[in-house]
Amino acid sequence: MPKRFYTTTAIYYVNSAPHIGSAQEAVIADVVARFQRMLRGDAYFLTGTDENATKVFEAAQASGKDPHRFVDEVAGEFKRVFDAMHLSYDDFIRTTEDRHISVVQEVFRRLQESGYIYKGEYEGWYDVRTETFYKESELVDGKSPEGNDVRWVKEENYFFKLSAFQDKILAHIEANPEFILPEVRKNEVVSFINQGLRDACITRASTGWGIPVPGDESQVIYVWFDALINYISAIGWPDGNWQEFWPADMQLVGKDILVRFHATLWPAMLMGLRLPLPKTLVGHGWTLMGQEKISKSTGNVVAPLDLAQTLVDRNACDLDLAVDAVRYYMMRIAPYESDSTFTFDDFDLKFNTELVNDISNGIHRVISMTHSFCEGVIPNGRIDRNVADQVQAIANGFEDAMARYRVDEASAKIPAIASVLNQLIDTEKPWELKKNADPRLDDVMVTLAYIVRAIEGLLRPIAPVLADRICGLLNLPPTERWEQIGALDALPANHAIQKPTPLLVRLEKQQKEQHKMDTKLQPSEDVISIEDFMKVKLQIARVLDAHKVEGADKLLRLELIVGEERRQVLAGIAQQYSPEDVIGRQVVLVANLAPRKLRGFESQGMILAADAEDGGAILLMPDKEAPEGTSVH
Ligand code: ME8
Repeated sequence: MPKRFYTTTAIYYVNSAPHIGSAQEAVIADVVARFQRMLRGDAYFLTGTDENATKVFEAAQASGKDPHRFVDEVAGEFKRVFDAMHLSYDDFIRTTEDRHISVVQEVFRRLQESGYIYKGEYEGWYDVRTETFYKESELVDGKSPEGNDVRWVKEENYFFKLSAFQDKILAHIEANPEFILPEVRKNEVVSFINQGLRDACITRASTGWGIPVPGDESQVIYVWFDALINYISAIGWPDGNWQEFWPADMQLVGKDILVRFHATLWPAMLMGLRLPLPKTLVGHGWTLMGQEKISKSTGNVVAPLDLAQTLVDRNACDLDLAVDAVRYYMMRIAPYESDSTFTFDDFDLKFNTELVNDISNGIHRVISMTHSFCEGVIPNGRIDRNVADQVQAIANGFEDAMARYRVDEASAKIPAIASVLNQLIDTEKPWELKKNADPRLDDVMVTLAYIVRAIEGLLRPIAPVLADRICGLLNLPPTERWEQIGALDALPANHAIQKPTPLLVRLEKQQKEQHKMDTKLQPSEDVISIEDFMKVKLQIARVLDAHKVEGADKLLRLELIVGEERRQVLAGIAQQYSPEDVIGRQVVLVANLAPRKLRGFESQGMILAADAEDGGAILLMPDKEAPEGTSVH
């Protein structure tokens, strides 16, 4: 069996439910796993919960619950949120499971037998919040370097000979430039190790919570020593088929837990067990809110599903798409070298500009025009080679970024490809090609559909449901293999697609701007109040299709799309405009006019036109494209 691509996240303390900072890490790993499955047909993704910590026990006590029940509930909540966030994990390990406990004890035994664990007396400070031991000299104003309160601990403990591995770890870092990414993190690790690694205290006096030291029930194993082992206990070390997975290809953790734990203690433990080290440790930055790290202890927590729900409440989309929008946003701001900042305004902005305007509206225009101009069938034209080169370069850039596990760079390729799509629409103006019966129309339309297909492929690791919905519109199965993205044969010839339905709807401003009234203006017969005017609902609509009405030489029957809705409107413009003149164009619709019947057709609104001198009509069209449904005032 060939070795599988194996990726992990940190395991999460179950002292409270996940927030957008911790969930962001799990989503990054999920994007990596989904991408690898497309690229090489396989990936194994492990996540889970860290349950034996003192702070977890204390959180259980504070909630007045039995600790076992408490960890079951919180771990269940993590799983529920992770499932709802479309995380495709293959295994979820909990450190209170027997399969983990027995392996931790086995690791302890083996390292003790080989002389790496010895008994001694520990005297020093302990920070419960980060579950870390500190020397007196490391304290800052009587607190831990993180600014937390510390407790004095004096205990008979077991120690792990971490100091014995200092040179070996440094040599490994030196010889393997991809061992710690990004580069800045490697430097942090090297300077920490260069200060000297001292042996690590790896047990605590038992308070009845934690994994007992084998052969010494008075002690429990230090939570970090226990937790790191999850990465091998979950894959069946030492008796199962762990060699199919180990060494892990990518272990993703925050910068807070890289230096002291994943890049020092963990490699030393593996070396002591004579196991290979993971290929790459990625130490990401933090997501902040204002100046502070989003964290349960600071209380500035936004739950990822609550954030998704706000999109549903604001009528932007359903919950599954909303979750994908949150995933997309998390990837766009994924922190690597530096920290990134979450704001609700930036979330709204990226949703409206990138996901709605660029992606959803761009795709909607292509699907609508395919129906208006090509009878709903992607024509058998020639894909523009120049455009194909651009699309393939974008897909290659995505792949390069993912080879370095940079989902931030990879996700920036989504607005890039959307801009190729929208620029092509704007420069080629398919509605004019149609109007002029230009034979290039088929080539342009197939090229547009080709870009939509590539967008679907690129979005798939990041926003799998959104990608599925695009497939639904294209009436095509999902892109499964990475190499299919941008392939010239990615679209079957003469392929019928589904009717246009917008994927996502723009978010309106949270608080409507106050419209100022000129108080001097007195109502008179000619004057209406702003409130009266505001009763008229004017919206941008696009003409999807237009037909002459038999027996009425002034009327055109227009099929419009406005927001998510389709409308039929009869307009007295047939003497000035032919159907080809208006198909694909945007107009202004009076959307809340009572419907009425004209020549046997229901007219569901009115489109605005100026009265020409000759009594004809001059259609009002927006100066530039705006998303369908945009309000007009
Ligand atoms: O440290 N931004 O668990 P944890 C980005 N149990 N990442 C964040 C974040 C934020 N605002 N807040 C948390 C632990 N994280 C241990 C790990 S592994 C053997 C044991 C990340 O629940 C954090 O950096 O405090 C870490 O990688 C992960 O969430 C779990 O944090």
